[in-house]
Amino acid sequence: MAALQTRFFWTSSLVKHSSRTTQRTSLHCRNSLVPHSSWILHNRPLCLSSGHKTQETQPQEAERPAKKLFRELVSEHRAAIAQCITLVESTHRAKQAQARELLAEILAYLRKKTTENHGIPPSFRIGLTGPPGAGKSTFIEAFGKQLTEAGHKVAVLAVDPSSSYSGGSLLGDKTRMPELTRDMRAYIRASPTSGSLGGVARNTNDAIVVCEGAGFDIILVETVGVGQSEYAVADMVDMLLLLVPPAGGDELQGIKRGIVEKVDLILVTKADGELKIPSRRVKTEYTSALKLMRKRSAVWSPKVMQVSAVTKTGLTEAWDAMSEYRNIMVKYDLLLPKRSKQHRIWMWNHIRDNIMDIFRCHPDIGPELPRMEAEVDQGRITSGMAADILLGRFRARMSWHDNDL
Ligand SMILES: Nc1nc2c(ncn2[C@@H]2O[C@H](COP(=O)(O)OP(=O)(O)OP(=O)(O)O)[C@@H](O)[C@H]2O)c(=O)[nH]1
Ligand SMILES: [Mg+2]
Repeated sequence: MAALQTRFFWTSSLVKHSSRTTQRTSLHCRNSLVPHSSWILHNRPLCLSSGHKTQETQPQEAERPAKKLFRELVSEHRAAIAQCITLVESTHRAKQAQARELLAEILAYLRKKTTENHGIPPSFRIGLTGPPGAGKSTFIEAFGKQLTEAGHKVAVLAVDPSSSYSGGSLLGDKTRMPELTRDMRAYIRASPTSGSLGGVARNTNDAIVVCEGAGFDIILVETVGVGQSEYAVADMVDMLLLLVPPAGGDELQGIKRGIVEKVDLILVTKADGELKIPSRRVKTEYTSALKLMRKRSAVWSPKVMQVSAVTKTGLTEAWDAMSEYRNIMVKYDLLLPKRSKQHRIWMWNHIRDNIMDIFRCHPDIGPELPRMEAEVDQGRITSGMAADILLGRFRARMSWHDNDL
């Protein structure tokens, strides 16, 4: 298995946050992100539903838990990884301030490492998507184990917006990765989620940064290929893998064409026993399908390969293809621009999500929404007119805020 060099990467610095920390005193909106959003708009917390300014407190200089956590994380204290990820996932305002401080420290640390290593990122981020039951977790278990045995440090992060409804299927995934769970060179995080894709994605992006800070050189992000989560993952990783099971008919049709257009490598799973022949057939089908698609990159053509996590066949070849992809991306200076573009996409995604929440929770808007939607449904008013009315009210309220501040 080709050894992967240690890489460093550059990422834009965080905007310095205010020295004041804040605490939420009331929460009128359904979504806990709303007070955070009002911070973005007004640079001080304000509950839009009540107009009450929230209480502000001075940070406790003596504690500085973020600095302590950061030191422990980069010293590779295992317990610090989980603590850091829990912190960046927190929706508690005081904790969010600590999380910003922590992430700023990690990003500065990673920038320094990047500079020292000629601008090459320290980790390789690989996304794995595919239909439920495709064999993603089993593949990660076998593949991850092979990587740790070759000296890599492997972090596995799970993105599953459906887990809050299904009771957390990914939490069960840890039991599908028993060896990797016990491996001290691996870290598996199966985060229970808020149910909103924006929240999931934000947490996962920040968790990736934490894992990089902790020295993991390979970060595997698993997502179930349902809903929008696989598209979200495509914008978080350096390379996207699609895992498809060797079953025909309906299951294959369940894989969206859109995601096939985005993948860099397709792995047909379960290429063993009776499934070996169907697996070869599926490989041929995907190879033909890819040929018909528009070429996305001048330097990389997606490949289709067969793997079996049970017999451990094809794993080395799959890793060689991944390494080849990464080397090409580095060689043509495409990796950092890809990450920069992703960071920008996520910044705007978060802003969009938060502003939508502020809008929906606005006291002049929220109660009106069902009626307006009904009017639009019944054709009494056009969608454009309805939007103009609601946005007009929203803008009026916003300018009232500006005068008030
Ligand atoms: N024969 C064979 N079976 C496999 C292989 N990999 C996975 N399986 C089986 O396929 C089933 C699903 O595997 P998982 O790894 O849980 O699939 P997944 O894609 O992670 O599933 P979700 O997380 O639920 O989307 C399990 O019963 C596995 O034992 C393989 O290489 N060969
Ligand atoms: Mg799984």
